[in-house]
Amino acid sequence: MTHAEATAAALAARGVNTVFGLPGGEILAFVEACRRAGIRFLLAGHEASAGWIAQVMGQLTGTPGVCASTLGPGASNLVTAVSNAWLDRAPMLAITAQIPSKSIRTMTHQRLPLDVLFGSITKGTVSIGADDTKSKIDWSCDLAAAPRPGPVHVSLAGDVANEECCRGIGAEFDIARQAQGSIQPLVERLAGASRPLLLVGLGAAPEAAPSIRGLLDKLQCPIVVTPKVKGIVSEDDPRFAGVASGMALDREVVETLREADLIVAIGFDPVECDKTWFAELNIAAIDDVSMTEGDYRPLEVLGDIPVLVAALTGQIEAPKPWPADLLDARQRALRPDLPPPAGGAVSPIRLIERLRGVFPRDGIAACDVGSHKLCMGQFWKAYEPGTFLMSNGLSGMGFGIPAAIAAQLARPDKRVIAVVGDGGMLMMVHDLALIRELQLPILIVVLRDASLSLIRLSGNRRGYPAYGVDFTPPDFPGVARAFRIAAGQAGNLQEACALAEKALNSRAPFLLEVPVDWREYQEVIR
Ligand SMILES: Cc1ncc(C[n+]2csc(CCOP(=O)(O)OP(=O)(O)O)c2C)c(N)n1
Ligand SMILES: [Mg+2]
Repeated sequence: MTHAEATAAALAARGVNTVFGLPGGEILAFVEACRRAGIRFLLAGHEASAGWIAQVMGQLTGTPGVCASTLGPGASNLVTAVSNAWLDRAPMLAITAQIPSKSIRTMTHQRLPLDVLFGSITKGTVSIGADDTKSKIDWSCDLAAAPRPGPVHVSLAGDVANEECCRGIGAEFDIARQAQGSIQPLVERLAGASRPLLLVGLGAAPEAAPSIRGLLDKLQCPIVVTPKVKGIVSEDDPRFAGVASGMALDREVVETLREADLIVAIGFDPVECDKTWFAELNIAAIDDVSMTEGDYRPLEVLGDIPVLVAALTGQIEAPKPWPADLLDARQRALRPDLPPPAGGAVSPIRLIERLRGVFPRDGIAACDVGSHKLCMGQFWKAYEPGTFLMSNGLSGMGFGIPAAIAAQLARPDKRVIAVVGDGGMLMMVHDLALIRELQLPILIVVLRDASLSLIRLSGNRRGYPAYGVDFTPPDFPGVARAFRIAAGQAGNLQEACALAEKALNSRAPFLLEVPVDWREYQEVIR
């Protein structure tokens, strides 16, 4: 058995059934080994998409998602997606080829120090060859999935791939496990608080949802979530008080957080925040890894999150609800009065709300990065864990469409919607080929504002004229049709909902373009 075959066999044994990638000559032995091992190789239009799809698969299934590229430019094209998996905690393996080991000292063509390149944005980088390949792949998968989850880079040199692998010479790798901490210090801190608030962040996996609901029911205080964990509690819960970490109306949410005399943070990772309020507030945190860094010094209890949350719940003697008028005021602050949009364009916030109304409660929504993301994060209601996908640690444009592809592949029975900006759509147009090829019934909604509007706003605020931010988008429905994907444009909310409903009933891919008024973003994004 060659190293390429052993790598594929080890992945298959771990439950990996699909590898996403774009090959080059040096990775072909592995691609062929995948084919023979019964692993589907799905060709993406760009390695970035392969990386995004793989990590969202990993996030949704718990089995690390796998992407593969050739050496040099293929590997460097993976960097943004791997960086996102690193900051946004998605378990994935990024397998790249490398210059044949016999020539790597001499051959500089396409040679990049991939261990250095990936070393700083992964939990580990391994080279196949010296030790038993199966144990290396097993370790890579375990490391990727262990708290906090993230990417692992696997390098497979062109010649090593075809060499016989020395089976049985097992390498020993250790993965440090967090010891279970005592909840007692947090119980005491909470006993002294009169107005606590729960803040749940991306470290809380969907499996933690029942224990978090149990704590909420016992404590009866408000709950705030970060975007990456939207749906961990239903957003129509009467105690739900908004989405923290840089979304629309962020100032209002931070004001809510400041009203609390103690924030009980569960799996909260400051990586989602574009401000540093978390370092100023009284926070007691439950997590599986320490988040202490810089000025952020919470009281931390580390261990298995659901177990610790249940232990805390068991020790609460009395509920600690907030005064009803205060909670009501904080919730009302998140329902802005919007003037009608000018020039016949559609209100992006009303569009998000109306689309939510025609989309199934248990459907999965993905968004891209831009002004629309900040509105999706705050105004799109998520009702179930694992039903909302966003890049928020890295905040990398290009995430939305591949994330929707991954969601539809991982959950073929669910409806999937991708809400993206026109800039992000332009970046990932090639993904329409894969969507069409696999006939994935994703509803893509492109918010057309002819601008990188978030950057336009940002320039505005700094007193700069709009420069380098506006563009003429293509006719996106026409582009979709060129990929043989059905499409339409809506000029108002009614048309948008009617087309969305029709698309959702058709069980086929559909691209819906809606011209939106970017000026509305100024009202809610500060
Ligand atoms: C890969 C990458 N490049 C640049 C940025 C900076 N950036 C953040 S939002 C944004 C604008 C996105 O424009 P669009 O997709 O049209 O969304 P809109 O803001 O108009 O809703 C840009 C360029 C980024 N986050 N990621
Ligand atoms: Mg735009």
